[in-house]
Amino acid sequence: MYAQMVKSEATNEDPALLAAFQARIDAGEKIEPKDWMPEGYRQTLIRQIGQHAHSEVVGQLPEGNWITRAPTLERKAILLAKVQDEAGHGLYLYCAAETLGVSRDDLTEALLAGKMKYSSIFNYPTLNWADIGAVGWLVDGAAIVNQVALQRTSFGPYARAMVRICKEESFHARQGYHAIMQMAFGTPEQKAMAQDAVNRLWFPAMMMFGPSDKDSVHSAQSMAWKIKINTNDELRQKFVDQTVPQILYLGLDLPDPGLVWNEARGHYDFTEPDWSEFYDVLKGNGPCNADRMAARQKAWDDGAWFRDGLMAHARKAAARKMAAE
Ligand code: BYC
Repeated sequence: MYAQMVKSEATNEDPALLAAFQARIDAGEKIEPKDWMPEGYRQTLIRQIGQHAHSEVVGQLPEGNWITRAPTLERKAILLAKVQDEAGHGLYLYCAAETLGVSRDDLTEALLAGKMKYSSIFNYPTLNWADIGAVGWLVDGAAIVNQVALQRTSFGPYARAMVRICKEESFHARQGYHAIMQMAFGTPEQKAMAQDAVNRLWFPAMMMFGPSDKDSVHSAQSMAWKIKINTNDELRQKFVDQTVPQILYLGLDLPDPGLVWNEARGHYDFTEPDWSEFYDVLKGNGPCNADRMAARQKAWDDGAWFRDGLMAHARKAAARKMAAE
């Protein structure tokens, strides 16, 4: 079904409609679900919003794994709230995708069939409590950089979902920074754990912004349609520039010797992530790909009785309503 939704390149679109659509985009208007839109625009949004939704849901797994092992009751409550927020983000995003004519079930089935992706970052493990702090700070921090820009995306339901998501992401990043700060300013062993987490998660977080601009398949068209507001490299640089001072404040070593302030550019230079590792993770060969997909498959299978129950209830309610009319 998802394949049907996204497969065909619509070739016979009226040039006048296309021009009027682009004029609306260029004027900064929001496109709403019932408005005419090019098929490619709709397909690109289904792909990006769907993958974003999957990322929110899969992203619960590495953190949910630590709820029972949080070091204090306060930390447990905070982590529970954060993981619950991620479920909500998935919900808003699946709803935004549904306005484009694809169902949540279609999207989930496409994910489970390996036809859709989720963010590469969630194929890395959270080995200890410091990783949970680093995920909140670096992973949610990277997500915010991307999502603040997406608040201005041209598709109304996606842009509006982003506004609320960004507010919640700010809490996520702050709680992560606070957790890692306590470790960085704690015992030497705690500081070493914080350093190790930053060292391991730095490059995977950098990969969240996607391949470098020269290798980005979709950026040019997505930016012309204002689905994307910035290129992958622009956002990655923004993340680097805002995060390096935070690392230095913590008294931690920079995770990349290439992180050097470049006066002429007015930005930090950095080492590019290992893109062969990135593509390998996308192919399913990251440390946790198999576990993540198995968990999603199990949740889908375990929920079948509940989905069936909901459908049976809806059918009965509809029949009752018809009989009463
Ligand atoms: N991981 O042409 P490109 C969170 C794929 S959740 C996997 O540049 P595009 C959180 C890309 O899909 C935050 N795949 O693509 C949740 C394409 O392949 P396909 C998640 C990636 O779309 C819970 C190919 O590479 N955020 O923070 O123009 C707990 C070529 O790339 C990745 C979003 O989803 C990747 N990192 O730009 C805690 C943001 N990067 O589809 C935290 C919304 C690229 O042709 N998405 N690919 O097979 C976007 O902004 C854009 O989709 C991207 C990529 C910037 C990610």
